[in-house]
Order: sequence, then structure tokens, then C-alpha cells
Amino acid sequence: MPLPRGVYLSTSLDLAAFFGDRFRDLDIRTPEAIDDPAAIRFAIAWEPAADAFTAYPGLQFVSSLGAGVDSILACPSLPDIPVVRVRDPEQARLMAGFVAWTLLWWTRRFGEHRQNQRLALWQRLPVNAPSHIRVGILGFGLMGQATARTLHTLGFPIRAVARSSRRAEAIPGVTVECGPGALTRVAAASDVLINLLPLTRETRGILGDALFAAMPQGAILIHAGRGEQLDEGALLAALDRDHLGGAAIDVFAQEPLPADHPFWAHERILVSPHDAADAPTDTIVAQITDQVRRIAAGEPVLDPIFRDHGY
Ligand code: NDP
Ligand code: OXD
Repeated sequence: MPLPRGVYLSTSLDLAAFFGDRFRDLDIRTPEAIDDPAAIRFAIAWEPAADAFTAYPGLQFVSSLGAGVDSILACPSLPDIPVVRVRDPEQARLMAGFVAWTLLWWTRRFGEHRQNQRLALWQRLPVNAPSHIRVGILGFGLMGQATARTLHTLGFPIRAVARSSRRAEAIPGVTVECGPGALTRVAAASDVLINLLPLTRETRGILGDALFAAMPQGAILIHAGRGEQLDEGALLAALDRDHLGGAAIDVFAQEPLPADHPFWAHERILVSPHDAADAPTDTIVAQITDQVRRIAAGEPVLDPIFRDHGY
């Protein structure tokens, strides 16, 4: 018996080209190639258009292309059906590697070494040992916990923030804070602050003047959550008055980052093109195929996100 059919819904990515023939067992098409929209049972979405879901009354679930579901939940035509995401330890390890690399770039002063290399200048620079560099991680889910484990192994003292400590897996030596004031308390005690929060009503714009003012002088920001969480003007101001020491930014309010954006040329901002941790394509294919097999067997999808929480 053929498996249920699906549709690709994205305004920013050519999902059909991205997957090519990787979905060997599934028939998934772009909206233009679908002749019977009522027969479509699932969607793979990434930044869908406002009316993207309207044409498909028989949808049983929607899957994100990755960990974040913010653009799907924000879509006005999203019906009341389960939304699933990719949950992949390998993607989380990619994130942990990205964060570890950027953290070490700043704390081991590689930017200065690069400049010195251009001048053929042999200059040993003093650095702090990991045990003297306090790390704060905003978000202690799949990405945050993998990152905490990696940084803990390197010897950094870590405090993390979650919404509710119930879901937090205990990692020896990592303190998890929740509730009112947790973000500010952790930011105030972080020489390096890492944002790995999902974009929700509560987290939109949280990286702004108030949080930066709470951070210690010279602190570093690593931001790989979502662009809408960062007040870009506030970051520039905090860097330019030397309150913050530097920033590594992977996600932006506008992507691709426009060519005339001030972040590109800023000496103390490390820009990466939203590729901190792409979910491996084989995993996306395997997880979505598994979800489709579940609905074909009359079972509920695995691990839908909590729509009320927004992630
Ligand atoms: P999870 O859902 O596993 O974890 C989210 C974490 O954030 C949880 O610990 C949750 O708390 C916490 N949280 C949510 N809202 C709040 C809040 N208001 N205050 C404090 N804590 C909060 O998500 P992932 O770790 O898998 O991914 C997180 C985000 O990272 C994604 O949504 C995406 O935006 C971004 N991402 C970016 C990538 C990139 O390449 N730049 C790649 C992958 C992800 P609790 O544990 O209590 O639920
Ligand atoms: C994701 C991402 O959410 O890559 O997976 O941003």
C-alpha cells in the first residue's frame, strides 16, 4: 500500500531541490506539482507563506526541517494538527562544536593571533584558564545540554537557564536556573553568554539593552538561537561603548544578512551564515519517513512539540 503523500512548504528554501530523491519511499511534491491537494496528509515546512496550509484540508502533521518550529507556529493558516521537529543528537553535537570553537576563538584570542600573523609578529598573549571563565547557557534543551556537556569537559564552570527544570537532564557541575530573574542572574554571572533558546513570545527581543547591561564588562555573546531574539542596534551600542568584548552571531533578523549590514565589517563580531548546526539530511529523511509510517499505521506522531509553549 502506498504511503501518505506530502507537500513541501517554504518561502526561503527550495526543499524539493534540497532533498532531491532522498525520500525514496515517499511522494512529496511542491504545491505546483500537486493535482489533488485533498489527498495530502503531511507537510515539510520551513518559513511557510501565510496561506501555505490553506489548500490541504487532510493534513495530519507538519514537520519542521530542523529543530526550530517558530516559523511554522507563526503561520496564520497552520491548522490544529501536531507539529514535529527533528531531534538529533548529531545536530546537537554540531552545535556544541560550533559554540566551543567560537568560545575558544575569543577566549584564546585567535583574532589577535590572526592579526599578528599578518605582521609576522611573535607575541604570546595571556589567557585565562577555563575554570576562571564563567559560561552561561540560555536554553537547556537538546542544543543547550550537548553544549554544556562539551564545555564542562573542557573545564568551564556553567550555569544554564531553562523554562522549567523538570525537563533538564542533570549534568554534574552544571547549575540550571528557572523562573523570574533567571536570565538576568545568569547573564550577570557570565563571561561568555550563549543563547540557544527557541524563538517564542517570551524570548523575542531578550538579547537587548537590559540583558547586555547586566552582563559583566568585556563579556562575549554567542548567539545561535533565532535572529528575532537579538536587538542588533543594542548589540552594536554595547560593543561600541566597550561594555561587551565581542560577539559570534549565527542567526539574524534578516537572512541572508544584507551586504551593507554593519555586522559584516565589525571588528568584534564574528558572522556565520546560520549554519551553526544543520540537521544532517539523512536524519531528517529518516525521522520524517518514520513519522509518515506511524500515521499510515494509525499511530500518533512521535514527540510533537507543545504548541502552548511555542517550542
Ligand atoms: P529544545 O526545545 O530542546 O530546548 C529549548 C530550551 O529552551 C529548553 O531548555 C527550554 O526549557 C528553554 N526555554 C524555552 N523557553 C524559555 C524561556 N522563556 N525561558 C527560559 N528557558 C526557556 O530546543 P533545542 O535545544 O533543540 O533548540 C533550541 C533552538 O536553537 C531552536 O529552537 C532553534 O531556534 C535554535 N537552533 C539553531 C540552530 C542553528 O544552526 N543556528 C540549529 C538548531 C537549533 P525547558 O527545558 O524547561 O522546556
Ligand atoms: C534549526 C536550525 O532550527 O538549523 O534546526 O536553525
